[in-house]
Amino acid sequence: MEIQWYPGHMAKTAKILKNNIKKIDIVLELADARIPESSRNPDLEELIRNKDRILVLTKTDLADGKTTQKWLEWYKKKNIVAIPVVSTTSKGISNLLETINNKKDEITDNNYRKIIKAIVVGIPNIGKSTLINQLARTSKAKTGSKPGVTRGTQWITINRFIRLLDTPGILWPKIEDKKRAVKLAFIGSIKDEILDIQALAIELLKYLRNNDKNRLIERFKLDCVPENYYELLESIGRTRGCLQPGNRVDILRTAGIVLEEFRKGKLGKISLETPEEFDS
Ligand SMILES: Nc1nc2c(ncn2[C@@H]2O[C@H](COP(=O)(O)OP(=O)(O)OP(=O)(O)O)[C@@H](O)[C@H]2O)c(=O)[nH]1
Ligand SMILES: [Mg+2]
Repeated sequence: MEIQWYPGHMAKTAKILKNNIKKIDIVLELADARIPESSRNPDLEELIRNKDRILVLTKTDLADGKTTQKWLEWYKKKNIVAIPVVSTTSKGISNLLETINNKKDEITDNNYRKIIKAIVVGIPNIGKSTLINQLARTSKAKTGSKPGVTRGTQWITINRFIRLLDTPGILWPKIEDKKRAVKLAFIGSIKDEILDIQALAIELLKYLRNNDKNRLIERFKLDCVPENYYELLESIGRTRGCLQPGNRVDILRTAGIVLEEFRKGKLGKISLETPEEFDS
């Protein structure tokens, strides 16, 4: 599966970032707790290299808790400040605010300024706008379950001392690493319209079958897990009543259900990568 996705508004964001980065005091870089390293954009590295940075692990409610703990230890060893949050609730939010505040004290010591400017960056659909709303206790930033919701930049006042810039998600022009592209598609950062949904659902089923077969059996009420993945998708379609005239399974709709249930956490708390895979 070759995935190439870089619409105009993403190129615009990269430019806005480049132009504004000098005015920014802190970068909040968001990474999805289920794929922390695969969801970090290597292109951002160049842009934000010399900035004070906080890595925010989003959607920890959807990730395996033990694996998230391992990631936090891994980042600590690398001297990267990483804060886990659930932006749809307030979990981790006060910890994040406190961390920003501590940075503020460091920054304002040398250069007295009352308001600290932070930018929120990360790939599409990772939860940037939701996090900003949670921090500001508003719903000023538009959010949505599909990638590409935020189209322009917007300053949002968090409190008397902090202002945050919301940005549209940026995905790098070409994701060469196939495994990585597939993980980004699993979590919904790439528009489904440009993906082969059936192939993607089969990739996800492969992962689940190899890592947590019982979860598959329980969730989809299967008698057995067929060897052939197309047949597996068909069995799931049958138990879910995804049928077309002639009693044939609607494979595309079934594939959509499998992906959606994973994205909503209905298949359980599943992390798709561990730090060990990134220690070379
Ligand atoms: N389960 C869960 N869902 C979350 C969390 N944070 C955000 N979401 C959901 O993820 C989806 C994307 O959130 P947004 O805040 O719009 O993401 P974004 O990064 O601003 O996306 P773009 O503007 O498209 O780049 C929404 O459906 C949110 O409700 C979280 O911590 N847990
Ligand atoms: Mg947004």
